This record gives sequence, C-alpha cells and structure tokens, in this order.
Amino acid sequence: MGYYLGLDASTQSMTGMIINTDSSQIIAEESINYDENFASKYGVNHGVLDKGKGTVHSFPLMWVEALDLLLTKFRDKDYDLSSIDAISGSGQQHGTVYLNKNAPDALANLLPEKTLGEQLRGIFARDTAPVWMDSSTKPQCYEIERALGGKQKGIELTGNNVFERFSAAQIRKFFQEEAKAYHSTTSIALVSSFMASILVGKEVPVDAGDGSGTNLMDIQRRQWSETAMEATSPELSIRMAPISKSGETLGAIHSYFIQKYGFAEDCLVLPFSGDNPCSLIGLGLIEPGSVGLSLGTSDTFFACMAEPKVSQEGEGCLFASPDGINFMALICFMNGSLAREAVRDSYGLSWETFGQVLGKTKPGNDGRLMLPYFTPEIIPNVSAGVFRKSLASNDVAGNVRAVIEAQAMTSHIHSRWMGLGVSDLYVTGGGSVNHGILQIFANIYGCPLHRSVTTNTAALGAALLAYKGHQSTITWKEIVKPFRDSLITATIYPDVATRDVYDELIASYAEFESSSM
Ligand code: XUL
Repeated sequence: MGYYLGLDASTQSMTGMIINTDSSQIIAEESINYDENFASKYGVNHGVLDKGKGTVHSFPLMWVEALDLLLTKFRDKDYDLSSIDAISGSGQQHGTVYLNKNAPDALANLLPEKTLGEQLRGIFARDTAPVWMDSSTKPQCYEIERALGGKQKGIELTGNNVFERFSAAQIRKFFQEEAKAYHSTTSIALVSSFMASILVGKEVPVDAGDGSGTNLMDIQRRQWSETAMEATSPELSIRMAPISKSGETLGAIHSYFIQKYGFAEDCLVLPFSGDNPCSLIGLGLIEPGSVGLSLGTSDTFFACMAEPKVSQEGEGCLFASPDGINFMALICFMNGSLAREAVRDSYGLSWETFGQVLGKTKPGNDGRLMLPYFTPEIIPNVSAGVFRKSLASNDVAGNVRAVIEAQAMTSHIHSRWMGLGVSDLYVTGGGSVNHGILQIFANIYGCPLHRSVTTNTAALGAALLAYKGHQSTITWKEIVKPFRDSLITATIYPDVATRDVYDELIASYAEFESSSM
C-alpha cells in the first residue's frame, strides 16, 4: 500500500492531492486560493499582480505562506501525513524566483515554532517573480534570438522559439533593468524547483520537463546549454541549479515538516516538474500520439511524442516529458478561462446560466465569430483586442457560443503542425466540468473526449511522479493505467451531424483570423 502527495503551485492556487496506489483513487484534495487568502496582503488578482505594459508578476513569499496554510488544512482535517511515502509537485511553468545569499542557511535551518513566511522572507533578491502571463520582453527575445544565430537555430537548440514568457527573456530583462539586484542574486529557481527546495531545506536541481520551458536547456541532451545561458545574461550558469538526472531523488523531507505536520522521517521528495508536463502524466499520456487538453487559466493542447517535433512557425513549445523518454509538444493559449470568464462576467452570467445560454444556441452559431483576445494572445501572437464578425456585442447567446467555438477552433487549427490524427482527447482543468463546452470541442475535433474525475491532473501527475520515484521498478504503464481507468468519469462523443457545419466554420475562422492580423 502506498500513499503519495502531489502539490500543485499553480497561477491562482496551491493544491495538494493524496493518492492511494492500492485502490488507484484520489483520497484527499485541498486547496488554498491566493485571492481569497492573500488579496489584501499582496494585492493579487487571479493570483497575480498586473504591473501594466504586459508585466505580470506574483509573490514567491505568498506561495511559501500558502504551503503552510495548505499543510495546516490537511493536518487540521486529520489526514495522516505520516503515511505519505513520497512527495512531488507541479509548478506554473516559466516563472523565475531570484534568491540571495541568505537562502541556503534559511532553508536549512527552518524551525517548527515559526512559520515558513517569517523564516523565508529575507531570502529573495527580488520580491516578485515574473510569471507565464508576462509578455513584456519582446526586445529581450529578439536579442537572445540574434545571439543564438536566428530563430531556427534557437528552435533547434532549445526546442522552442524564444518566447516572452519563457525564463531566459525574463532573466535578461531583470539583468538589464535591475543590474544591482541581478548581481546580488546567488541563484535563480523555477517555481517548481523553488517549492521543492523548501520541502528539503536546500536548493535543488531543476526537472528537465520544466527546464525545457526556459529557452536555456539543450532539448536533445536534457542539459543546460552554455550557449543559451551566455546569450541571456552574464554568469548565468553559476546561478542555475543543475538539471536533475532521470530517477534522481532530492532527499528526505526537512524536519520542519516532520515536527510541524507529522510527516514520516523517511518521506522522500522527488523533483517537481511544470504543470503541463505533470498533466501529461496525470492524464496517462505516455504513449506517443496521445493527446490532452487542459481548460485552465490558459488553455493548453498537448501531445506525447517520441521525437522532438517542432512547429516551423515557432507556434508550439517542446518540453521533455517527465517520463524521461518522450517529448511533449504543447500549444498555450493565454485566453483560456480568462476569456470565458470575461464573457460570463460582461453579461452578468453565472456558470450555470452560461451553460443554459450555451445549450440554447446552435452549432456553427449561424456563422457568427469572435477572436477572443481579451488579453494579449500567445498563439497567434497578437495584442489584446476582441474582434467580432456578424456578431453584435449585445448578443448574449451569440457571444457565449462564439467564445467557446473560437477556443476549440483555434486549438484545432494551430495544432495541425503536430501532424496528429486525433482519435481521442483527454481533458482536464476547471473548464472541463461544463458539458456544453466539452460537446463543442468534441464536435469540432470530431472525436470522443474523455473527462477525468479530477480537474487537477497536474497535482495527480505530481503524485504519480512521487509514486514512480519511490517505486522505481514499476513501469510507467503500470503506474498510469489503473488511475486512468478508474478516474475517467465521462466520455463525450461528437455529433456527426455537425461535421459539415464545423468544416465550413473552421475555414472561415482561419480566414477571419489571418485577415485580422
Ligand atoms: C505553458 C504556459 C502555461 C503555464 C500555466 O507554456 O505558459 O500553461 O504553465 O500554468
């Protein structure tokens, strides 16, 4: 019998999920929402601080405080944390945490009489961390790209176009704008490795799945690239912890957590990965060609791939799969739940009434279209701006259907470069609870959609990484299959009668999109 804990440090909340590997069930899930707990202290909205001009940051100290609150919640609800064999985690990708020379001692000497927040507030060379929603680094992207020898060379080396939100451009901007603080930074962690370092009381290696979201990792070798580091900022390689080796453990949990929350002394901590690589595992996508969709703050469309295939337009991302063998191709759409919520709120709807309105509209929306860029969009790479075709802005039902159809069509169109014949789509994320939304995706993709019982497959994937790290002789297939079988709650089939309508609508959406750029 094994119990494993997966932590998910996501954009809007910190979640913990405990799984039991005998029954292949999730036995506990608790969450701390940042806005509910910290809006007045940190001024966050949707978990982030919008500083204007595309600059979006969050507070690592807030994540630290949330970890204490989360574990307190588990302890106070009488979960037996001493039964947890191992912990792993997931973090929002690309975000960077800047630590100063106080960090090693403060992390090593945590005392249970005090809170994490009290003891770790002095470890940051920068109070805030740029997160994936930040799109303020276009100049730095051009500079890095040039130093790498052009777009194609950059893609070949790192698997990715140089993106605004990726860590390299963010680090370069910090070095250029706050050189003094950059020089007092002794190490730069990712959100994932930062959270793991708290649990073990020392700075820890970065997982290759999340390292590939930095533009600093050689995707083929799964190692930091000296060339990319040099193209980014001076002496960066001495500031980055190494990439973890496959199967590496980080060590036993720090005594702070044993004394305060009752974890066992031999509870192991495994490297944390990014939220998308964790979702790949949580959805059980370990066979090349299998495809997932996460309807979260951002919408992401991703696939497990045996070979490192990249988009020639630089539209997709390529990460190392945390399974240590395969790759993960991903497309990230910024206007995911941000856009769904913007439409819901602008017509004064609740999710319930949104679903009812959606149910009364018909597939194809009589040709009414929306390009839903409520915030600057990543794919296609355009500034904020909502465009409508044959659609009045006061047409509530038309706008409700148009936003969802747009999201399904944009992911369908922009994932063509992956060359996948999508035969099944595994979905997760908060948006996946709405049947009407999923039916539209099933119709547009023309394939069955499988919904997991949990909307948080990133935390589930993290718990499965802990399981694999603890029981290294069990194969990935033996790990993910029982969970996938027991947790798929519903399959939504496409309505074949809508095929012609959507073939036509997809073509006119693609035309509308290119004519608006
Ligand atoms: C992926 C991306 C987002 C964040 C959200 O490239 O930027 O999905 O990982 O947490």
